[in-house]
Amino acid sequence: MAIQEVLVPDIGSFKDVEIIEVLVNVGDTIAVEDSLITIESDKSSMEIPSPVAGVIKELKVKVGDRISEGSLVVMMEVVGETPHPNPSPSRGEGLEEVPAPQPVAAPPVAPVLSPSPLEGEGLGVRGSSSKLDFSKAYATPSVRKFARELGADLNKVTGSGRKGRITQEDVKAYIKDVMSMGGVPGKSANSGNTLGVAPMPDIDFSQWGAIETVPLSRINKLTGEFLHRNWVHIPHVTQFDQADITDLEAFRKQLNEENAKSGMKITPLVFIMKAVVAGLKAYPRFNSSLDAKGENLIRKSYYNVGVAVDTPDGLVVPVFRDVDKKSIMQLSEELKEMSAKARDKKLKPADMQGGCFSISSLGGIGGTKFTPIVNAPEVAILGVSKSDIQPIWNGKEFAPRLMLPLSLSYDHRVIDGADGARFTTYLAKMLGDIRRLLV
Ligand code: CAO
Repeated sequence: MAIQEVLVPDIGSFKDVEIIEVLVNVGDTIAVEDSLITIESDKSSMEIPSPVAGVIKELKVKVGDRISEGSLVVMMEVVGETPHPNPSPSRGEGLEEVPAPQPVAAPPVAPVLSPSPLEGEGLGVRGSSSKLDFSKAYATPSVRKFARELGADLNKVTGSGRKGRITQEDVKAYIKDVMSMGGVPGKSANSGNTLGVAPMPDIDFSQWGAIETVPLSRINKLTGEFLHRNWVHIPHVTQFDQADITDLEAFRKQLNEENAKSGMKITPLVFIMKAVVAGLKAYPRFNSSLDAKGENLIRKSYYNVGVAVDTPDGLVVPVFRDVDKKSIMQLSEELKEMSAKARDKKLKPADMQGGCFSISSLGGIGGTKFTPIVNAPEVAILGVSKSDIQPIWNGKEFAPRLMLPLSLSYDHRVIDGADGARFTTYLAKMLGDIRRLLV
């Protein structure tokens, strides 16, 4: 039996692309067309199949290496006939490609919608006679195959790979979760089986009058997935408070008058972003994330704040980086640019990643309070409602003060109720006298 080099075949426009997964180990017995590695460019990911059958003798690559056509992948002890180890398969003859993610609603963990070449192939699903539709899952063909073999619904699996790609480990973790909750992997979340609750009824509303069926936008669907996941996984508590922004508002109006010619408009939100960062510094647990196992807190020393933006297609959350280092004017400019980009669908995935804490401001619209859902892996989110004049007792009399309603939702696994109240009290103090932001 001969030992042969297995090289990267013709992979079209892919050049100097990164290996994101090594799918084989030394000693593995490989059949022709079994995938060896996964590579990923900006546009898509692709699995490189083995052109020969045999046993892997040596791995010549590792995750993170960059390869092109002709790069050496493995040394293989070939069994049976020994065809040329590196035929140049054209697209569709062995190379399986998955489009890379597009900008989506909830940034850090956004899964990706990509049609699967294996879609609808009718592989059996354990415990279910129906096919699983993976058309919305961002995963490589081998992971899709693995999920089908286990009967796992990839649509429900959160990807931890780059750009939210679902890895084999994610599928295993999902199966463990579902089994520990007494569920069945192949059943949809809507069926309620993973939570042990009754499924949602399928109702024909036309029996009561005229109806119209309007498909949800891609952003709506993705946001729905994330919100549902976060709502189910995170024990939420919402702390309400209010800040006296009478003086802040006077200062803001003055700034706007001074800058009227330049057209720059400053809204209360940028001051709130600054106050939030001061809060994150004073209470670092709010600037952390739980690791995937829920055993460690990852504390961050950077201060990136996500701001929910309402667009015609749904909610997106661009992230403003290093808010601690930016001035009110810079943040105002950036807020204007990012909101415009969001509404013009020009946000890139990177614009929505790396957030530490999110703000959802409905202040320009109305309402008194609401309970925002934590944008995992962050551990807290601040909801802001519309400020209004209220009679506030100043010790001697009721004085008219402009009060800003704050609704802080937090992950109770990470943050205690006392810290939740401390955080909003601190925010109210900062916003009540913004000179304190300088101290
Ligand atoms: N109280 C009173 N007025 C407020 C206010 C508040 N808390 N916040 C903003 N305003 C005022 C602004 O000063 C502005 O008034 P003028 O036009 O008179 O100056 C007006 O409301 C409109 O502000 P805005 O909404 O355009 O700007 P913003 O900086 O406050 O917010 C953005 C920007 C992008 C966050 C906002 O446009 C938006 O999309 N909000 C919706 C977010 C959302 O949907 N969250 C829900 C997520 S959960 O489903």
